[in-house]
Amino acid sequence: MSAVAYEVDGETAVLTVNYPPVNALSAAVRTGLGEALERAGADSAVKAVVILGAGKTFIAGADITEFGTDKSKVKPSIHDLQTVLEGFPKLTVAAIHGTALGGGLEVALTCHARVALASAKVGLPEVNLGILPGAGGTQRLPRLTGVEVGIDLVTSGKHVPAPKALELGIVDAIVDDVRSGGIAFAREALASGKTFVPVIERNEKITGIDPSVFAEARKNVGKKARGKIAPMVIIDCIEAACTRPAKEALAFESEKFQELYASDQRAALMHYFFAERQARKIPGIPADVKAKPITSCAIIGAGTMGGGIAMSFANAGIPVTLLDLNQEALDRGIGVIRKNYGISVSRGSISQDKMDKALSLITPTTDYADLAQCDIVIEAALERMDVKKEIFARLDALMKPGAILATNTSYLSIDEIASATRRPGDVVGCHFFSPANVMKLLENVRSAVTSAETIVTVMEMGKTIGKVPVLAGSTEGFIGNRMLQYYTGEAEFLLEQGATPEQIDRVATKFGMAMGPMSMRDLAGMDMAVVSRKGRAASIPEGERLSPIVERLVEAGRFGQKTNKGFYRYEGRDKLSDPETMEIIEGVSRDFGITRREFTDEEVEARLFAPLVNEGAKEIEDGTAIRAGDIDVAWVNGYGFPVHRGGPMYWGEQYGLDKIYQMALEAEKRNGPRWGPCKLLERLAKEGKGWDAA
Ligand code: 3H9
Repeated sequence: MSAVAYEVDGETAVLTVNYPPVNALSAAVRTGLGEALERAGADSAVKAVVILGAGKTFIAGADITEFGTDKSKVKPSIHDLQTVLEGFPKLTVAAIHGTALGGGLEVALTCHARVALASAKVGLPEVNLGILPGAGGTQRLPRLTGVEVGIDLVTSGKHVPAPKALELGIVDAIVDDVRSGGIAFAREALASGKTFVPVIERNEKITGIDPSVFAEARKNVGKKARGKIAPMVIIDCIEAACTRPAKEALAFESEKFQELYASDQRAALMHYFFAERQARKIPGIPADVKAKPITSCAIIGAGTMGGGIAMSFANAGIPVTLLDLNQEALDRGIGVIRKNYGISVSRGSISQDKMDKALSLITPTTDYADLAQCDIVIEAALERMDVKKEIFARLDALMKPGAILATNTSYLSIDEIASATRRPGDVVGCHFFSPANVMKLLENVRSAVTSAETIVTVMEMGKTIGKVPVLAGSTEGFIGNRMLQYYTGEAEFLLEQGATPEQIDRVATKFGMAMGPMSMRDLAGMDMAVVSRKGRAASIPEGERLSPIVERLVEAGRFGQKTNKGFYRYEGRDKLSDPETMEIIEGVSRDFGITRREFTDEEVEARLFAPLVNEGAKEIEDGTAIRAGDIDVAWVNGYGFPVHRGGPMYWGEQYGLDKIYQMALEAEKRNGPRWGPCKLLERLAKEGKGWDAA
């Protein structure tokens, strides 16, 4: 059966792409479209062609599972199809529902017109895969939207809702039904004799553009790109659209597409794309186990974390009951939520209407009884086992049967918390990251007895509320925080041995981290680190130590940004080096008899990131992480790890697991037994294999 169904309705041929899951432009779809267009062209009774998608979406892009395979070479290519469409002697209309993305939108842009359901979205998200829309996207989209909007859309990969796309000229009409709406649009156009200039020939919006537009765009996009190359190359292509003849600029785009396609960043970003989707698949859970519906949510604790979690649910349209112990704490919490929404409204990222709607979904209460009928309760109270156990015993007595009892703990044992209830299968960790309304990671944590249904439900729920869910096992610190201590720990040992805070932060941000480890400590507050390190002291084996630099900074009143001094000194928004910090660090070096020396940036980079990979390997070995890709997804979304490096485990594999193994042996000698390699890393290093063989 063809991947493209062909039917004729009156004078219109309807071409329905039917290639689940997302109607990607696979070899089968391209072949089907090529044949169908030939048929429509040859049929004298056909005056117009409507192209639409079956199932939940229009065409979501080139088929990325076929990239680099022989199938990607099967003719017609996307470009061949576009040439046919752009010169097609009969009217062609793309009728869009779901999403028209990447190559899907690019094909639509070579049709004479585009109509869409109001719920549809369009966009060119190739940048997220480290490539650019190489089927004319950088050339045609700005011809409709104008250059500045075009640069914004293509460098960000944003999905544009259809009503906005109509305003921007990307689509020509909003319809109620793709099939009948598309046919009606074609009929009316034919009846009125309306003609459509091919998008590639519309030059009004790309003519006479001041070169400063591109200079400004390079400056702004460069700041956000954090080392990604594709966004800058996209600007080059859009500039070419404005300065060169169309044919030449299209050829330039193709050449740049090939260059990006061959890049390491493309490989890393595609690894990440599939890792994020794979992370939702949990081995061993039978396919017939379905998620329970989550139509209401209760949150215990209206502090920063509880408030952020409440916003995440309200944003997804799910009613939230927010509990705190007294009215004052509750009022404060609601006040912060209101303020956060207000900031978003003033920045224009949400409408006042959306803010009002979200706020109306959050019901504050001080009465536990109000939580009883909710589908899930998420506890975000004090991070103390005795407090958590007391709350869970209470929830066990209170919540309706089948409700999910979740805790937002960041390191406590889910098994122990669950033991305070008579329904441990319903108990799970839902670890959000601060600020919870912004950060994408949801680290769901299962105990040994969390039920399959509970796991499936919280994974599905994560997606519903716009998070990226990953499943972890309940070892201390789970996937992310368990690794973090080795990253920050090694950064502090590097300071003792001769590196400076400035060098370490510079290397980390150049690598692409959102923030360097020293600046991160200053932001989070060093006093918090001291408390959490005291809490973890019991897990540090005999003969092993943590660097006391953080404690000494706190003793000197250097708590971080909140006291205007930590690793750095802060004057207003300026972050300055401070000789006093270096005196403290050098004092620690002296006390431990360490001779300070210079480090190259390469050494610092390897020393910072290798311990992450080593601990990640241990997590795979002991089952805390299901697979290496899950760790990558956690670190990209929860810890600011640069997505164009694919995540720490992917980075480690590229760097060489044999080298990571050797570095772990050295770290063990330097820092103690917990830093040594595990059996899994040893085996992979010796066999020269990657994580696939784990
Ligand atoms: C491109 O077009 C290059 C051009 O410029 C041409 C140059 C010459 N291909 O995300 P989901 C799979 S580059 C193949 O969970 P959702 C996905 O792996 C492309 N497969 O669903 C998953 O498989 P599985 C530009 C694809 O409803 C399943 O579909 N386009 C593709 O949350 C469901 O995916 C993009 O970058 C694909 N293009 O979201 C769009 N896309 O079930 C990328 C998805 O086995 N895709 N799959 O795990 C998306 O953004 C989302 O998938 C979409 C649906 C919004 C479409």
